[in-house]
Amino acid sequence: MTTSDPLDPTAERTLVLIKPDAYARGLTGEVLRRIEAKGYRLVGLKTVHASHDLLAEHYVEHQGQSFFEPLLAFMSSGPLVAVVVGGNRVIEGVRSMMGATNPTAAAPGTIRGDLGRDWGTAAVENIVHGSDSATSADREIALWFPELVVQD
Ligand code: IDP
Ligand code: MG
Repeated sequence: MTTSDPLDPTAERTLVLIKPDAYARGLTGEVLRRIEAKGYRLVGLKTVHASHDLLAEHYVEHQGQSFFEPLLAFMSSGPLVAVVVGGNRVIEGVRSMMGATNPTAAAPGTIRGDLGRDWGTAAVENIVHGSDSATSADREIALWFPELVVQD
């Protein structure tokens, strides 16, 4: 098996969350389409109505920020689609495809720039999450997809 096999556990992987705003607006397919059209592969995928506890762990780096509880309320407001995406340099590639955190500022052509806008909410609703580093990706994949983690 080589690393060109997307199911090879040694291939680079990232965690993508298609957030509840995108799910509710019927944009899940459009986000997945862009990721696949770019050439990355879908390694694992599930629809989840995430708990407060799971989200608090996922966003632990933001604990103490004023938007922390609104963010958890937004992210648990409805189903989201969690995806493990694989491919060489996929962590950096997905971050680039996502665009800036603020969807008003996100460049046209990016997922957030094309599909997101400011709705005036306490938590920024911006369509998609992607892991920001290899360390984050490993931690987040273990949290959302423990079944995909290979023990060594
Ligand atoms: P990222 O998703 O682009 O990596 P982070 O700074 O890690 O951005 O923030 C996590 C999420 O928290 C964002 O995607 C957004 O939904 C929300 N968020 C970030 N900053 C703010 C803010 O200043 N006010 C409200 N919500 C925010
Ligand atoms: Mg982040």
